[in-house]
Amino acid sequence: LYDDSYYTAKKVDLDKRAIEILRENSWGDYTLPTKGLYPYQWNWDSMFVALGFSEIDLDRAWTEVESLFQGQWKNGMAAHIVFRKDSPTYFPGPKVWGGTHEVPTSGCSQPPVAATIVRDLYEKDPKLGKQRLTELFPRLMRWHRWFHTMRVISGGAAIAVTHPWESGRDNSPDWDDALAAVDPTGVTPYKRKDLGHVDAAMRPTDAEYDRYIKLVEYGRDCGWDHAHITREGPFAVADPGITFILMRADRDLQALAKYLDKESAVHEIDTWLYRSRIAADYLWNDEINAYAARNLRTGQHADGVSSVGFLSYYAGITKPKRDAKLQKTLSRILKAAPYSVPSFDPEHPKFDSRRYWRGPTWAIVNYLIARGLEEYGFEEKASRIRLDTRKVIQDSGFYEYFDPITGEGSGGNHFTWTAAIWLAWAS
Ligand code: 2M8
Repeated sequence: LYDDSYYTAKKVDLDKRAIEILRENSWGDYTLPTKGLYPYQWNWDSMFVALGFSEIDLDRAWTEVESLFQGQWKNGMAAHIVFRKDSPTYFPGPKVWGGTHEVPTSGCSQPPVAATIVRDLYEKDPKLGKQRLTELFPRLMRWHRWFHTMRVISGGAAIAVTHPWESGRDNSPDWDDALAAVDPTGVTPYKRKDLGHVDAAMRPTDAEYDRYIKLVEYGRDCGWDHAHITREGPFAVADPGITFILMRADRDLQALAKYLDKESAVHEIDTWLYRSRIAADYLWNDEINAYAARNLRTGQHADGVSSVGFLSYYAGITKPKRDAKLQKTLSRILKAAPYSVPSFDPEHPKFDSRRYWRGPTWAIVNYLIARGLEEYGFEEKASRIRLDTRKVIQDSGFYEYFDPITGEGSGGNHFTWTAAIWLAWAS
């Protein structure tokens, strides 16, 4: 299946091209996901980019992380987009979000991979990283605390997203029910810019966009009161993606706290980890044998399997009986998709192999899933996922995402996080 000589010849070229993509999309201290389509700094993109840079320039990798935290709010939130200046090629820009932070940002957050990546950077060269870690550590603590206080509803433990954009998986079927309940009436007329860059069949629909913008207007109109938005806003869904990524990041932050002898932080993180284990129970859906999103307003579970549900290993959660079922689900899905891991179950009626987070394969998610699987001894599956990622990039190039059935590249091209994952893992 994997032709070694072809691979060796191509690897040199692909390594070179991946480095070029990182450098071309790098704007001084921060990096764009790709020019045109995404002309700002995005939160989790930037952290994967830091991982990519750590292969060739560790100092630049730290700078990427530091620049993201210029967009951290007083209440601790590290914003999902840092705008710095207005660009005509993206909508919605800083004015629509109406944030109040001194560096213009969006008003929600994104999956917190930062602490995990910071630990990776630090462990590569503790001497180089010590001072930088010391400065970043309190910022990471404040951001994680923000999630554990502002994004849980009372009595609950799973982390809520209050906008599909916060999850990073914008149009996933996980949000369909909750999003349908958002009334888009009265949304300020606007013009989408994404469709000027990418085929509409690969992007969210207009009906979804109306609701995305309506949710931004809701947040802006209540002065981005995050606790209120989570408690009472029009959209709050418990997200297995953020819950598991945060739990992993908490574990890594705790390791960093130990390096720095921050005893009280170690204890505070223990309470977060305890709650995340409760959250995992809440997210488990016995009907589909997977962890799945759950609408916090109705308690209803998503009825399809999203790839982020396999991040329980990455988080550090194992339960033998449940895992046996989860592994069966994963085996079924790997069998159904030659270029794994599809973001949504290929055997579910809502699967769409080209439409963004409703089916396509994403290199960054593959990396996280495989990292967790490998740590728990599922080496065969971890290696299958890695080789699929390698092959799809070799065959199609550095696309934003890929059709899991044909391997065709989709969305934006010359994409930074795909190049970064190539350098750090897939190659
Ligand atoms: C996508 O999201 C943005 C909104 O945040 C968009 O479509 O306009 C998502 O894939 C998200 O996960 C990613 O961080 C962002 C930039 O690559 O694009």
